[in-house]
Amino acid sequence: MKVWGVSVSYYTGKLEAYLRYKGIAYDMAHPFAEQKYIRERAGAIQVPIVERPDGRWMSDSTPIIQQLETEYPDRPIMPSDPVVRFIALLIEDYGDEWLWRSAMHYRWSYEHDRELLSRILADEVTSHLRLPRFVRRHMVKKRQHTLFVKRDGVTKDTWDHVEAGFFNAMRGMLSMLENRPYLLGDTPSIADIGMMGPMLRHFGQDPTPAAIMRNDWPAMAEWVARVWNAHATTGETSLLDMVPDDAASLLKEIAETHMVQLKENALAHGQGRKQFEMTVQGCAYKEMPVSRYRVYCLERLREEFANLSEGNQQKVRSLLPQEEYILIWDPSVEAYSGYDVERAAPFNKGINVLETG
Ligand SMILES: N[C@@H](CCC(=O)N[C@@H](CS)C(=O)NCC(=O)O)C(=O)O
Repeated sequence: MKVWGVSVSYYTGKLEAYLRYKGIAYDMAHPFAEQKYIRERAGAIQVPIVERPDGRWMSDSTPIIQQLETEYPDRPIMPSDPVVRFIALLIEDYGDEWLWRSAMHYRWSYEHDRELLSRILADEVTSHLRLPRFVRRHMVKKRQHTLFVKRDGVTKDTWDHVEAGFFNAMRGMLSMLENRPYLLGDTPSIADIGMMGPMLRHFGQDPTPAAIMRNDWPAMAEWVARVWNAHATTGETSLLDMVPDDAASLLKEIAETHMVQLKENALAHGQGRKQFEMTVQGCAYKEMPVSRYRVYCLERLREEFANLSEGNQQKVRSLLPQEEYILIWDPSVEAYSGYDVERAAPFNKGINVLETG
């Protein structure tokens, strides 16, 4: 299949980690020169987008992976125990949607990172523009910093908290990885693949966070390489059938961060607002862009929960004691994105993550 992607992209890296583990062959192409062609077929110009040999197109890494799991049953990454599966999907969603801000901040707020990445992106993303490279680099830097740092709540007051998100994620993951090679077993699950979004192409490669990871958290760098090479080094699928106690610190972090954002975002979207505020672990974020896609993420988590048996719902609730998690099973916060209403994903038309709708 053809993956329309970018070599330094968060979600392209996540999908590639998955495809490599599964042994699914793919070629990569950059989509930005072919805007009209892609937009007609996939909806939004975002990466990754998958063009399949059967002519169909797929958008959004989470449903893309869920679809491919049904077609490529070898080396399953979805835990067969429904409770473990739910927790794995929750970790994936946190990797997808919460750590994005920290990842973009490190890439675009620090000079070395900004210079290197704008050089790479100018070549992969803007080469179709008839402008000198230094102009294209400048455009990339300005766009990315404005959209994904300045307008996504990173200020001098939130700076330290945004960076702490990276450390807290690694701390939570390492308390699990002390006991096994992958987060939820002896082989990778969707939780590992989800966390590869931020950890592979951003924290693991961009100069500033990669130096922090390599020097202060080398076991994380080892995990990134382990997941990337998992096809060659792991045997028969072996995922846990119970959520381990060592997941507690990561699950607490997810409650205090991602759940707060999901809730405030959904409330604001329900009220037709374009911006929202939130206080996360005592840190106040102002003028945050509402994301319609993240309302959809909450809808999907709620659906996953609703599909569990009553006994399994009770088990999930006891694993998630923090009050922020009530959001998942208490529908009093309206979550209706209007996105993918037919539940055709990944074969629907995509939308950009910071589109307010
Ligand atoms: N929900 C999508 C998100 C994809 C996404 O946002 N990709 C980024 C790059 S990592 C992108 O293409 N952004 C488009 C832009 O910056 O205009 C997924 O899971 O694949």
